[in-house]
Amino acid sequence: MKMQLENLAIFGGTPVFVEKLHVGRPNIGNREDLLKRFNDILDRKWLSNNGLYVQEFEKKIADMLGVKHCIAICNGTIALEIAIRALGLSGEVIIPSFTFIATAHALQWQEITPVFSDINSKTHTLDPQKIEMMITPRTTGIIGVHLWGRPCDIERLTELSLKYDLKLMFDASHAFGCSYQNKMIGNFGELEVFSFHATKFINSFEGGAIVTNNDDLADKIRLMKNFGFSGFDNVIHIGTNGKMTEIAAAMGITSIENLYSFVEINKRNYDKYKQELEKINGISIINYDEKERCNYQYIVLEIDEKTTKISRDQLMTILHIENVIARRYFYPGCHRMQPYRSYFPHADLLLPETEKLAKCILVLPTGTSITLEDIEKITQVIQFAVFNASIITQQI
Ligand code: T4K
Repeated sequence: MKMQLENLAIFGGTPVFVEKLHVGRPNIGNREDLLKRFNDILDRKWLSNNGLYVQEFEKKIADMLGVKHCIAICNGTIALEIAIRALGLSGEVIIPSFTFIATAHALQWQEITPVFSDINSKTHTLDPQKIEMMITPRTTGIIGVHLWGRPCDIERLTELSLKYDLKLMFDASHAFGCSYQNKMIGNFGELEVFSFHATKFINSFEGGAIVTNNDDLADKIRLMKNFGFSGFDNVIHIGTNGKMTEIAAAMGITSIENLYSFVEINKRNYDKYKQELEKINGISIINYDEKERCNYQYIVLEIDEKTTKISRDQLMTILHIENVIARRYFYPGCHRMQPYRSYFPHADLLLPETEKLAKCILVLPTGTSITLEDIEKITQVIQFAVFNASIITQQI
């Protein structure tokens, strides 16, 4: 417990945690079940290429989401690239800048221009009101990102896509197990893309999936992720290698089987963080809609520096030295990273909310590796730093 300034590790005190606490420590699930599946894979000697575990993983996802098709892919980024290509997107595509860089790269990699549109500062997702002014004759689509697992304004985005004849898809990397108007994410737009990276709510080491209710699109994606092969010696489409391995699918299945316990722990952690952080003026935790299904995978704080008198970056530094590796996702916004910064040097003028938010967000560790006691300690450091902000900021 930090009682005096010199107790803070930044001033030479002992860090609160001996080992680093990371945002994104993987949830493992039932280890015995996992190892049984690994052994089975080794015994059967079927390691990749649409094996039984990949098929089971896809079926489990499709059943759970109530969606017709699920195609497992080797990671979320390749899944985005395949999805974009399968939809025939070209020219310009509207996306938020406030997202992981993969959303933009998946377009640019295929020489499609990502056009960054501003977000709503409350929802952190694309602001439908700002989209119309970004549409040009070259625009072919919109990719909404369900950031932190909170769905975009799907209704308005759908209206806009119909009005301007644009393809609509979603980067649902954060939103596995979440719902919108009581329907599972995975059922919206032409298709949706999940990531099952190690740091995600459900993980398959590396992995991803494309889900859709469109039969033709699903057929095309299945070909594209396997070099365009239709049976032995017969290539009928351009393709790549987007296949998921059996070992990844085994992890994914085990992860899904433990989904309810993961949500329970994430919700417990979220409630505890909320309760503790409410005591601190100038710091708020984002809300999740209790009427919907949520995975509570991200503990996202907004730091109002005018009130706390200590900046987000100063707080982050203090936490890092205490071995709490808090992250400022998705700073500084894709528009400020290369190559986009060079392509659109003045993009910031059209992205005031993105700019503001990128400066005040801090993401804290949660998941199965974090205990309630850890949360008490983490929030106590934050509270202590904010209460002593004026002295601390003079000294660091
Ligand atoms: N769209 C969106 C909106 C996304 O957020 C992402 C990925 C994608 C698309 C692309 O999906 P993938 O192609 O990745 O499937 C991480 C993840 O690598 C990335 O998957 C994720 N978003 C992003 C939000 O976070 P980094 O660069 O912050 O850090 P990373 O991967 O080093 O992991 C963060 C921390 O987690 C580490 O410091 C330690 C801990 N960790 C990580 C791994 C991999 C572990 O404890 N164990 C591990 O095995 O990107």
